[in-house]
Amino acid sequence: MDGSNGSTTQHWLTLARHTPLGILCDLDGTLVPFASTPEEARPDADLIALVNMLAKQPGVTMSVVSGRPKSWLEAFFPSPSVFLVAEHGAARRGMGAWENVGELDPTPLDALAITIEQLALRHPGALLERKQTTVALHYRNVPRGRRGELLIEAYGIIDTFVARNPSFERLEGVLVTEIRPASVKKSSAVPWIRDLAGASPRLIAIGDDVTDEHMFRVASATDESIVVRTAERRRTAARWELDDSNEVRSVLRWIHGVRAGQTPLPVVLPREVRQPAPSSVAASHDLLVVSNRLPDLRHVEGDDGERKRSVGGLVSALEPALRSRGGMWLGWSGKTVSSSEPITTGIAEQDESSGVQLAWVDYTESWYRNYYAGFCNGTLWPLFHSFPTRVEMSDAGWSAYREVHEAFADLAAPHTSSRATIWAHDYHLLLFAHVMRQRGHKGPMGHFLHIPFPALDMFAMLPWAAQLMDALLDFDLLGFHTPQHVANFLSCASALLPAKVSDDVVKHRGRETHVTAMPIGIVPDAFQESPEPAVVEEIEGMMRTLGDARLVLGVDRLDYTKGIPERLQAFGRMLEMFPEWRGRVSLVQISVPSRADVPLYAEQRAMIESIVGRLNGEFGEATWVPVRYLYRSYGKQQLAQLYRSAAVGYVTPLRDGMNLVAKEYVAAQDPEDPGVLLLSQFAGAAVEMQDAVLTNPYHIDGMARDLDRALRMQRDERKARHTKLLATVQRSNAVTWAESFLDALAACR
Ligand code: GDG
Repeated sequence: MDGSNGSTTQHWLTLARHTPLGILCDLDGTLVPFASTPEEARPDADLIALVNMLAKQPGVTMSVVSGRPKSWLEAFFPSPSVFLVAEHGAARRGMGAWENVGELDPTPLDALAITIEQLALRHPGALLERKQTTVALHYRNVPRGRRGELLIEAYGIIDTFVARNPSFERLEGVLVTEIRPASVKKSSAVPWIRDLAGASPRLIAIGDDVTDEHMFRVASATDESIVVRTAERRRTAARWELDDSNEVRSVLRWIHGVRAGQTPLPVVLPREVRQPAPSSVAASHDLLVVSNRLPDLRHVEGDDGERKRSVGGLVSALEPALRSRGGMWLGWSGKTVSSSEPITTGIAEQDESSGVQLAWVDYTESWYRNYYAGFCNGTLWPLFHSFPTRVEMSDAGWSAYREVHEAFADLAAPHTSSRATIWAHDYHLLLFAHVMRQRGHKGPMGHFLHIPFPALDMFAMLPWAAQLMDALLDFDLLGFHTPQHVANFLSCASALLPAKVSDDVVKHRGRETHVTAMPIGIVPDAFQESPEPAVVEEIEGMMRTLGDARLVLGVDRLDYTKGIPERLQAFGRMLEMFPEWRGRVSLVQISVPSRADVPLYAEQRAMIESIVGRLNGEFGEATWVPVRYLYRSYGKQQLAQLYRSAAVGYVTPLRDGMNLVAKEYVAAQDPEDPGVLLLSQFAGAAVEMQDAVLTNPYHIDGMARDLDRALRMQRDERKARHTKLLATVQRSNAVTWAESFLDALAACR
């Protein structure tokens, strides 16, 4: 015995003796242990004998319910007394004959299989498995550090396919991702076996992965379900659990013995499931990501109650790392509560498909005012972007900044093992390593700053500059977008602290902090896919309103750092200097609402609107509107289509940490006839994107001339520049960035 108590044994004895008894048992991971390739994982003679024995036992309906193809299952279980369910329920063999379940047209999978096969060829260890109604990509043999790149490419392809073919879905198994008909589920096997088994049957469903959960969910109160915990612990609909395929075989052998009248002592019996409580799951996580805003895991309940999702920017970059390491993401919920209420925090269940678990803090109104709008966006944001006259400072801001860090750490510490890797993001969380070290955190901690790090004369304006610098050195790794930001940081450290500073390490208080430039990338595929017809129609409609005019496009959050007024003025200046462009070019400026309740941002908006009005009044004609200003946001696909339609990507921030719009514009171009990127020399992106037309946004006349040059550029030069820019954008993408950061952080210790 393994310590199962008497009532459990009695419970299972009663069940084992029940007639009729139906058994639905998954194969891979349940009866057969995982192997490196699907071919190597095959039922052995012992298992086949066990299944056949049960199938022949009076009163037992024995079925193998698998994701494998029909022919494969049949090769191992030829005996018609074993009932087979293939490809997750798409086909089944009862009484010796196969039948298809539901009307399925697998033709769309043909093209997908070819694309995924090509993808797999480029990623050593990846393997495509083509079945009649599904396509599976196995990545067990892809080295851990390379899985991220593969997955992000694969998800790009698969999610586009699924968006176009909604009768299919992507489903995550254990180190395999599978595209299969959404209507087909293993759950359909449960009523089928119930009918076949005879009057008042009891059923036992056994499986290990999420596809088996479909069976567990439809089991009735008199049935039993057993989850095999070979994969990561997740919440399960099963009532019982076992550790591995050896235990499953032991239980089945015992059931056979009991029914044969031998009443053998059980070697092992299923144990009642211990659901992972959110906190205990979090405690076992070995990666914690902290950022002000949480990723957008927008869950849409599907018809069958399953969760579908769509994700954006940073989460796409981090998802593979979070998935493979079992990660938690902590941030602000986006909610503000009255300052008199107690602080609310929360932890969500682990997201099944991304493997991410979210934890959040609500801000009090006073934190929102003094921390978020105050110290973060009123002090650090303008200061770090070198806009000293816009900086506001208050003691209340600094004290709220520290308080919010304490609140984040209070939530993080009990849910993170003291050796976990922690990755904090941006200017909102500069003190995070410090507050975590105070709580005894020993593991590696890194920080990435998404905005510039300013020169000493700016940074030293901060009354708390030395304290902030000292706290930053509790991190093991500090990442910045550009070598200039690194140099600024190092000169601040050496000026403000008695620290020993070298090219890439700061030694202080007996600790070492590594400092590195690691420019963030995008997910280029997301801007290269052909859009849905409705999107094409929408953007074509917009282009028609421009008539014959060529499109110059600006896309930004509405922020004074983005240089939108200067950009508009330079456009107007170009129309004065080169009147031949009048009627032949229009500027579309998309400004995404941002921090709209902060007065400076409202002022900026009013200023932009007045310049637009002036330009259109001065230059506009009945058939031509020089500037279209859109104060709204668009979907990713719309953006990609707009980028593609634009002759010039007009990206001219006065100062920017990186600027992703520049990279997205390049990714979206038609390589045969690309547009020109006109990029501010003060965007971090300019360091890597020297083949753009670089411009100085403070010099309106110069920017007007650069715009004219961009519009006149011949196709050969455009193509030559674009080829080099695209290579850069593709080489260091969002996923390689995240993996490189985590690798560098691990190497610090
Ligand atoms: C900070 C740093 C750094 C824009 N309009 C829409 C939309 N967007 C997306 C773009 C792009 C993102 O917003 C903007 O990213 P940026 O990099 O341009 O700027 P910040 O928001 O200021 O980001 C910056 C970045 O962090 C990363 O480290 O590059 O320097 O300031 O991805 O596509 N997205 C959608 N609809 C829109 O209308 N869906």
